Amino acid sequence: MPWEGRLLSLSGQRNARAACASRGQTAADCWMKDEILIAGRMPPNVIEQLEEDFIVHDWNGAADPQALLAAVGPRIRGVATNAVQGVTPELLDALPNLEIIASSGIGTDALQLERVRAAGIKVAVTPDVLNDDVADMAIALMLAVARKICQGDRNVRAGRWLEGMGLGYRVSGKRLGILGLGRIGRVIARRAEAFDMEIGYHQRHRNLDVPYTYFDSLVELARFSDFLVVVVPGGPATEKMVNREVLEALGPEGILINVGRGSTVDEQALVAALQEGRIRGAGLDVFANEPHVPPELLAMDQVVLAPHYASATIETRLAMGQLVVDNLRAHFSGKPLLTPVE
Ligand code: NAP
Ligand code: 8YV
Repeated sequence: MPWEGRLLSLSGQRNARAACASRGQTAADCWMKDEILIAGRMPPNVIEQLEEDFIVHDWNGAADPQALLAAVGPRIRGVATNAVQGVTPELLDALPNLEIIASSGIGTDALQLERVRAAGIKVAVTPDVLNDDVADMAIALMLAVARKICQGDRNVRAGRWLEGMGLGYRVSGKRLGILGLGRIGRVIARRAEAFDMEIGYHQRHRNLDVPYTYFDSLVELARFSDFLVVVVPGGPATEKMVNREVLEALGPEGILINVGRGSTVDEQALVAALQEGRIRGAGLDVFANEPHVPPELLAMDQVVLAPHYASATIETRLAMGQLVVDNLRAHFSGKPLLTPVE
């Protein structure tokens, strides 16, 4: 590589020197910047921080991404991405010297984990900082579906007032089933307690430190639930776990909320259950093949749809981005990752 290729702009050099000095590094260290690739969208201030410490190549923003990879791929030692865009096998093929993937998000289903682990590439994600916002979104979807918030909004805007609205369905005091009482599931449960809800959950292991009812069968949890919230990881182990039988058990009064991954729900079975009134409604933040949404859902008033938006607040996206930056900094200063995927 011609060494000029590693030169920074003047302001970039000043920022880099200041960043090095603040960490007690010498000016010489500043010339040995590592090269990283941004493979998933990041907030601008996260990119600015990365540019202080690294030579940053933006794959998404490149006029010719393939040419960029051909030119810099072998020099890339770190990737910053997010849980939705992740990394593709083709991208990994082009990065033979990759050491770390820092992903903004908690899901690892788009990170080619098996291959990445086998190659000894470290992976960092952003646990906990998004719990509150994802839990808020689960509760918001529950309320929006049950209390017909979006349908009412459409009606008022169109001058239709109460036309076709019927009555809503109470949330307070109802039974909430949580599929996946992990970091986010527990926060959803705490919020639901404030609505006087009776809480049950299903996952592979019983949590001994919670007062909620454990169901070792998802079908039984669905039978118990008025609202069933899905917040398990995606991937083969949970693929289409919420199937026709589970929806049947949820029953005609039941409402399904999904803030986990679209792959966990059998979308065809869900569409059929909604069309035939075998469940009351659904609130969906995630879909099996994003951004594609089954067209049947678009026409349904009993369904509330969101564009994978649960962690998308300014505060949370900045906190997630900061963890991406801090994990990359830790790795390239020889320190342990802050939030590794074990
Ligand atoms: P977490 O702390 O790892 O919790 C996941 C829970 O799911 C665990 O309690 C686990 O319990 C359970 N689980 C895992 N595999 C299971 C299986 N095969 N069957 C039944 N239960 C299973 O993860 P988290 O931080 O709460 O995040 C959960 C998921 O939410 C993420 O993986 C991500 O896909 C999704 N998410 C979505 C958004 C969004 O924007 N919509 C944002 C953040 C996260 P056991 O091990 O006992 O089974
Ligand atoms: C984000 C997510 O929407 O954390 C996850 O697993 O799906 C979400 O937080 C995603 O990372 C996009 O940036």
